[in-house]
Parts: sequence; C-alpha cells; structure tokens
Amino acid sequence: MSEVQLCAEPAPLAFSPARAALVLIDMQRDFLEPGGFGETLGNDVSLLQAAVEPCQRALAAARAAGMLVIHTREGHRPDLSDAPPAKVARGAPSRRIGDPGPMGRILIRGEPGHDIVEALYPARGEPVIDKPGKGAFHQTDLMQMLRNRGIDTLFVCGVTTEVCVHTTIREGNDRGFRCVALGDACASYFPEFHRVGLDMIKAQGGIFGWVSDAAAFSGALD
Ligand code: C5J
Repeated sequence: MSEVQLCAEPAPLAFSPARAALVLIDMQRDFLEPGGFGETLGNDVSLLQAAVEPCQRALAAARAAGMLVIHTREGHRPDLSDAPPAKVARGAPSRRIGDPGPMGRILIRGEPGHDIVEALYPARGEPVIDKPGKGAFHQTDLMQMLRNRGIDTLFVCGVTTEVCVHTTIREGNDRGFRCVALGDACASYFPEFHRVGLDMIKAQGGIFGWVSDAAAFSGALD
C-alpha cells in the first residue's frame, strides 16, 4: 500500500502503512481491572474501558493492512531490581508495587495482573515490549525495532493518556518520529487530563504530533 491520507488535527497527515506502527500502550489488567495497580492508587478503573473497543478497531485495521503492531506493558522484575525506590515508595497506595493482590503481585512481570487484557491480546509474532518506566523508549529495545523496520510514523493508543501515552509520544517526537494519538483509543482515570492531554499534543501546530481517532485510522487503511 502506498501513501494514504489520515484526517487528523492540527492537519491531515499522509503516511505509508509500510513505514508506520501501531503502538498499544499498557492495556494491562493491572490498569484496567479491579485489584490491580491502577485501583491501588485510588482510581476508578472502569473509566479505562472506553478505550478498549476503539483499540480493537485500530488493531483490526492495522493487522488487516499488515502494519507493524507493538504492545507494551509497564512492570518490574520480581526482585524489583529495576524499580526505582522513589516509584515503589510513592504516595499512599492501598498496596505497593510488588505487594500481593488479587491478580498476583502488583505490577510484576509474569503475574496475571501484568498481562494484557483478553480483548486486545497480542497475536503470535507481535512484539511485546516490557518497560520499567512510563515511556516506551526508556530502557527498552523499541528504538532498535523501529529503526530495523524503517518506521517513521507511530500511531499510539492505550492508557493512560497523560502518563504513559503522553510520555511515549514525547519520547518519539524527540527521536524524530511522527506521532499520532488515536484519541478515542486512549483513556485516563481523569477525563479532564485525557482531554487536555490530547489538546497538548496537537497545540502549537502539533508540538508533539497529531490527534486522530480509531475510525479515521481504520478508514485511511481501508
Ligand atoms: C500509569 C500508565 N498511569 N500506563 N501508567 O502509571 O499510564
């Protein structure tokens, strides 16, 4: 498929699907389901469900177009050797990172809560990036993967808009990628942060990138 046109803000974007990747950020049980990391911080995790169907739509379109699909998961080694003490000690959660919970140890790799939700489960061959931080480039091999495939455009969705989605888009923008947030396929525990987070990406002529949605993305690939 040669270049296609995407309806986006602040301006339409032409992209080549062969040089683009869909990046699904942290659609994990720990953030979306009761008993996980998100809930331990006092959040209403049901708010994140809004992103699931649009993510499914974007994922189906990317798979059908043969586009690179990358999933990320935030989490830490069981011995917490990669977890900054300042992150583990932060705030007053009901359970801290590494503590036992109903879905296993909170935010620990290999535990049930760390896994991706069933509705968006990675297909065979789709890379899954385990990241210890908020941004998907920090301490991971994402940059190498994208460089190896000649990727220049990232479509980013997942949770949460103003935290891991935003950090990844900022990191990608600084590294020279054209980053597009699929707004309805992102969600936050704070609806206001979601709205303003998307506004921040597309402000000032697209200071961090573009904002579009799952329908426009799948329409462009049709
Ligand atoms: C958070 C994330 N919110 N995936 N992580 O701690 O946005």
